[in-house]
Amino acid sequence: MSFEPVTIATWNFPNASQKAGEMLAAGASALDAVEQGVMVEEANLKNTTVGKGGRPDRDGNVTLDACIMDPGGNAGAVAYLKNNTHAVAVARKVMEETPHVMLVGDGADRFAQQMGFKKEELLTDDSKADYLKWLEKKEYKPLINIENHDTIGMLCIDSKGDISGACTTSGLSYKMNGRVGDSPIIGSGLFLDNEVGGAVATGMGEAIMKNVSSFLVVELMRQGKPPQESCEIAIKRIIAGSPNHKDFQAAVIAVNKKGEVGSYCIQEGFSYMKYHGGKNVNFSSDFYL
Ligand code: SD4
Repeated sequence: MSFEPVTIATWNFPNASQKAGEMLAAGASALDAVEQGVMVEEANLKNTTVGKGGRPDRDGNVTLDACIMDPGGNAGAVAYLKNNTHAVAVARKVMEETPHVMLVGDGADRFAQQMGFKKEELLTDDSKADYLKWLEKKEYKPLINIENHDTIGMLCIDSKGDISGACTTSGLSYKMNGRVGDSPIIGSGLFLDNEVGGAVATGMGEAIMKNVSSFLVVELMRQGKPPQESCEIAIKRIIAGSPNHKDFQAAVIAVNKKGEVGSYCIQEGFSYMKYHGGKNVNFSSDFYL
């Protein structure tokens, strides 16, 4: 039985969803499509929150977090990766070539080089100039929405109906050195079950991690709830536990096994891409506030 493939991705990254959608239409697996799709943004120097050109931590280091899951429930992740643009590809190697799920820091960088990834400098002239400007005041204020420039989380369903997902980021700009967010944490930034569906999250990683939001969305869909309602319950769970929820953004998007999609967030301004049947469309998400 052939399934009409679906790709969804956080924020307004049309080139990434187009890449994945076209690959799926040509018969690629969900795993290959999701990896190649998010790699488009990792390589995009204008995107200051993913891959090369991402904003550094407050000590000037660009550190990347990413994870990937395949339809078999296998998972790979890296955190605090400093010398490779394609964190998601390193995460896939962790999944496929090691007995582990997650590698961090120097070990992750060494592993990437052993796997043949070339060592790169991730701080670009532009992100360095922004950082030097930030140093003048050293104000740490995560921006609520940075439309078009944010973490990319993507879910793909291929023509066999199999689901894969990925999430990749440079994390919050000017975070503390060593800080890791939700994006590489299986269950927080990404979770999927090939029998049920998948979810990815973006926004304030600390809130998403404390609520294991992507796992929650998938478990709600497992209980039979539609993706939209599942996303709403998960975001309202974050809101209920966060008296300061007016000050940050958190968003989840989800797709179930039938290809139905949901999206919900705290603040207005979040959108997501959907590629389906040759159409690549950006949708505004429903929001709480
Ligand atoms: C993090 N969730 O590191 C990421 C950042 C993000 O929209 O998604 N920003 O907390």
